[in-house]
Amino acid sequence: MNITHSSHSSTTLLNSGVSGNLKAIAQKVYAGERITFEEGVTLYKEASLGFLGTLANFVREKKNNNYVYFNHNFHIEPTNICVYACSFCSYSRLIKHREQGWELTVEQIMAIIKKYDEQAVTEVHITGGVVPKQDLNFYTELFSQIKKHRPDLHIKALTPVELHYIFKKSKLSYAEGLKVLKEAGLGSMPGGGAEIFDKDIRDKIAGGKCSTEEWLSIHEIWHGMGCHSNATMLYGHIETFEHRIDHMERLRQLQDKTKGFNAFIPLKFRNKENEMAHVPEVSVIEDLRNYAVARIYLDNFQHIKAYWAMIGRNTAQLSLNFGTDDLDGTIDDTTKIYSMAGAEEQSPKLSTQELVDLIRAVGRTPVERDTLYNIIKDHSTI
Ligand code: V47
Ligand code: SF4
Repeated sequence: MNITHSSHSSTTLLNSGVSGNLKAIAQKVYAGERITFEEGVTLYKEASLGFLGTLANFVREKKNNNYVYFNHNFHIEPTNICVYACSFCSYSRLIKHREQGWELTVEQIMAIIKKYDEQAVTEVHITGGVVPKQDLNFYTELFSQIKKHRPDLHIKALTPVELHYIFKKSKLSYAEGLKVLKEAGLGSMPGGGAEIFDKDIRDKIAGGKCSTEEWLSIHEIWHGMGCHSNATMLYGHIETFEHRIDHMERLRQLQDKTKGFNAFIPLKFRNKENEMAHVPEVSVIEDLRNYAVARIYLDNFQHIKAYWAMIGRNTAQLSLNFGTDDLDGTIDDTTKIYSMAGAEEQSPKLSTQELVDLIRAVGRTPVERDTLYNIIKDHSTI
């Protein structure tokens, strides 16, 4: 379906009583021009929810029409034991408490993969803690076995946090290590481990794991190999609006260079049972504002994903009018990262029909995609 951008919303915004600063930003966005760092911060600090929604929706419909994408996927978390101790993480158990966690073998993971043999899933998302045993050999063996068993299943796996550790242990450069994993069957990289790129905040909440420069470098090399990935931002904890824009600015610059990112995924900090439990969670209004600013700022990202398992299906639905165009997938109750952190969705699982209904309920057009956003089924006419 093709949406015609009526001049109605733009004239409404430009004629409303907004400040000169905001009017200038709106004019730029309507003209397809990029906004600056300072303008991004101004949006966070000064724009009303209605202003942000109208502007973000303009960008969203220009880029993705009325479509909302989803896929058929499931997650595998090979371990929740971790050599790191990020203070926001409710999921991991330190290696010294490994008896409280799980550490799956290749055989155990293959048994999970085989459970989906009769199901129309297109993607397996594999990520978790970082442990010495799950090294390069482990993942090479795992990916090869998955591909041998089910060649058409897209493996979206491992973040730079895991990759940096694994490659260092194998004494391989990022390029060498990524080549090995690509040959074994790695299809794309999920967006995790980005957290917040500002060094002070990163050191406070995720000290010891791969640095911002290392995170960006692994994605850059991966993109240089003709492959794709996602990018996340953990927001709503101790960061400022400036830190959020700084994070997006670094992603925007890398995307200008490589064009390898598929989607940007804001991840709301959830505060249950972690070391940052004293930090209150931000409101749903802030979630919507953040999605909208991301949509406006990241002009070279095609997709903004509302990860419903983290934000809850109701907010995810609302966000479809604040810049987002992707809801992730069916998930099939296979991830614990967010349920353990206190998300609304304690057993995240949606059928195709439920996803289609959620999307239709807000007047959007559901489209099933694969990991790389090739359309599998357009539900507009069905
Ligand atoms: O990097 C961990 C986040 C991420 C908490 O690429 C938390 O399609 C909020 O990256 N509160 C991993 N966030 C998940 C991830 C992801 C999820 C869905 C889709 C994709 C994709 C990627 O989860 C971590 C961290 O930023 N996280 N704990 C927490 N308490
Ligand atoms: Fe480990 Fe990832 Fe949790 Fe940090 S967020 S402690 S790296 S599992």
